[in-house]
Amino acid sequence: MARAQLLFPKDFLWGTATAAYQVEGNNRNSDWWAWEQGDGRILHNQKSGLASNWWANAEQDLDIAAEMGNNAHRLSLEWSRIEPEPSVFDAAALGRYREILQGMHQRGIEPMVTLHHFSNPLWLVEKGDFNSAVVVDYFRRYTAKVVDVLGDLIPKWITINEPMVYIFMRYLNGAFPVGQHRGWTGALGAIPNLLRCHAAAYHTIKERRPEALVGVAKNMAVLQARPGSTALSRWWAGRVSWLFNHMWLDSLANGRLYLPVGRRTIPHLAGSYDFIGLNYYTRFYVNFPPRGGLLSDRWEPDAVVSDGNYGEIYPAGLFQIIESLLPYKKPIYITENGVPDKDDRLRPSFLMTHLREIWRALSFCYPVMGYYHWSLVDNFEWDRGWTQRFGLIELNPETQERTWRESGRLYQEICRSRSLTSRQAEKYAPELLQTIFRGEAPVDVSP
Ligand code: IFM
Repeated sequence: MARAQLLFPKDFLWGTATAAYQVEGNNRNSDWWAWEQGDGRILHNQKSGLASNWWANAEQDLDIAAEMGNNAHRLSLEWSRIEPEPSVFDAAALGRYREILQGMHQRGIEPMVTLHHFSNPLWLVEKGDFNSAVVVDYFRRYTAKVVDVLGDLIPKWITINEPMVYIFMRYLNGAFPVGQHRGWTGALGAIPNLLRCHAAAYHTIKERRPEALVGVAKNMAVLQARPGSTALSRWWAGRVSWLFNHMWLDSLANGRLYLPVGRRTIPHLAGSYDFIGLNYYTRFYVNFPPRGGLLSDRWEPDAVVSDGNYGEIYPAGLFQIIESLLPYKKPIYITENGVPDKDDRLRPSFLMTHLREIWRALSFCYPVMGYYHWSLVDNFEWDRGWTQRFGLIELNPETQERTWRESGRLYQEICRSRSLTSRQAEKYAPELLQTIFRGEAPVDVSP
């Protein structure tokens, strides 16, 4: 049988992604820690505890990432560690982050650092968090400190992770810890301040480190009407899709604030991003009238759905969303993509089919610069606790023992060869020989 190899460009970044609260452990000054202690907030009342023990020993997973052939990793900083009380910066915490970042460089792994990934210092919540305009100066000050102390080690930055998910989970559905301001008032109050925080962080970084690249990590899903549905449902799906997927980016592109309270502009926001980070996981069907929430009737009965009904596996959506980003004319990094799959039943095929969509995008010369798989190692999945396992490496949170999943080995082969091959499919996901590798001739899209 003919062998196929889909090659990626030589300078493509092959990474994995994590977030501080989910892997570090013992983040006791964070709003999430306080939230976890309440009954019934986390599935089965599970606790983050040591998480993946990165605060004590991130290095063991960095060794694994290096062995996997990763040349990039996306991680986040925990604001509540760096500034446990207002204006009190913890030199030891900053020192530990410096050690971790240096450890990445020593292993040939380029860091991409997120400043805000869902968790806040407890003191910020007491001050009204994103519903209070004071947050902008606090966020600017925190960013300035981080850039001054760690900036020489950080070539790529993300200001705020998944702002629309954060707004939804924190203010509207209540699965994330909340400040004093639940509901639409809270959500509408937080959006402008989050945008202002983004703009403040962007300019603070660029003033100090003009060479740094600063972007956002935007969770985007295919949100569409079920085939054959009414014109109203199609219109509604388009509105929901714009609201969730593109409103934030449009604000960044032109500085405008799109809210029912009227259109305004935010100073220094327009154009404040050097790249788009795309977090892509799934597709949802959307109907009008909505039944059971905005995202109702979520998938077809025969859809392949991951653990805990997290979502349908829909690789073609990654290509569709990449295409929807072309009008912004910015480089694109896939800053998250993964699947909760404890038994690694779906992940090998998930990896190959999604990477194949990226390869397809590259073959059209779309500017996709890198891929960060979520996640390197199993970690604490917020309100779902330890029930959803996204790791290429399996973790036993009790013993902290790590075991390579087959998909980890597959990703290692992909990263090391910078390619997808029919041999990998034979070994890890033979069903793909009849789909993505059927009749493919070897093609090289490297420059
Ligand atoms: O674990 C989360 C991450 O924190 C943000 N993006 C989605 C991941 C999987 O649900």
